[in-house]
Amino acid sequence: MTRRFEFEKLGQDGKARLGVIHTPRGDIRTPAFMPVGTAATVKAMMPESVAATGADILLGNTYHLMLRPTAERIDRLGGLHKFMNWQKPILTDSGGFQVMSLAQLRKLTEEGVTFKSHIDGSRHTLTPERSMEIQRLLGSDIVMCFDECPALPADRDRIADSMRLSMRWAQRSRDAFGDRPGHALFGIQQGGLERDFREESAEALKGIGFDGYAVGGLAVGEGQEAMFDCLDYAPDMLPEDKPRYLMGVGKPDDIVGAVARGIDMMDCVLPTRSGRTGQVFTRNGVVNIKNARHADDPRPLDENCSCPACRNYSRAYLHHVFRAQEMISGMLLTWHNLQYYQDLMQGMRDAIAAGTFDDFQRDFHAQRAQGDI
Ligand code: PRF
Ligand code: ZN
Repeated sequence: MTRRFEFEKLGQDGKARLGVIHTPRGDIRTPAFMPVGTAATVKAMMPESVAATGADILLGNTYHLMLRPTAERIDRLGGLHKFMNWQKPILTDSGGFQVMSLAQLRKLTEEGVTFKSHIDGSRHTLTPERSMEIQRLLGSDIVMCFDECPALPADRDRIADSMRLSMRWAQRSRDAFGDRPGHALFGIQQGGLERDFREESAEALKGIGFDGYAVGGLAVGEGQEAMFDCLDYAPDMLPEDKPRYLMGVGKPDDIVGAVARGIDMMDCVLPTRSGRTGQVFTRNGVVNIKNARHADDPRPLDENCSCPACRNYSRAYLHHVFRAQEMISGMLLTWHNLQYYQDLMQGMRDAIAAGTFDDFQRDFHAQRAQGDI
């Protein structure tokens, strides 16, 4: 028997929720952070190392994989899990958002979007139906609806038209996805920073019915304060008994604030990308390892971190290999940043379970204000 996809809520503290998503490929502890594995790899990390940081699920991208190496090739080779040697759950984004940020010569119609590849200029089309097919060929465990998301600020008419198009695409995504036991389809709420449009979008999605619900269209230029204002009401519009996923967020303080407002899942390139540019997240704030003040520093990056970068190396070494552009620099700093993010999630899960999430938030902000790192 295929085990079903099921969200089990284990606790709540204020609006912050503790839970677990059961899937045939294993449990996802929530609040969950999903490392980004865009091109069938979490850059600079072996999959077993990603798992060692505590990640239960990865994010993959329809847009990148359809262009290279193609979904059909991944299918022929046994699916994305086998291809990239990651046996735990994978969530795939649907492609529309990446087309809008990466592709050239985009043309948006009711049917879908045509565009030119950012890799070789070749022409492609994505529709809700084709996105569902690609995500099926990849073997994705959590499939995202095909949607559209305007950059903010945008005027109300543009936001309304775009949201309603995304809701029609959500229905087409649902129809094309069909019934696939053990696999989940998530709807994506849009509506910018307009409360009435967020409500209209949530109602449309609930009417269609999904296994989980994403808050899309945030972290697209509006700033943290505006995003939090929206998150003060948007997650409450979504079903209480299904996972809520905030797409493409964010910095550590964004993540803590989102969980405080009822978000269960998040993804972001920040820990991995920053790892490759020398930006390091620590309990006391951001460290730039490039800075000359680390050149003679025998201390670890973060005394409270269990990752190999912190257990086995000094800041001086990490500074040296970054300056020398050695590959191990991206490997160690990425591992550390992912470990930091997963430790942050574990800290929040423990605090929600203990009913001490307010204290957790206070300590989190106080530690980061200390400076001198
Ligand atoms: N839609 C999809 N993917 C996304 C977003 C969205 O709105 C965002 C917005 N932060 C990131 N990734 N499909
Ligand atoms: Zn570390």
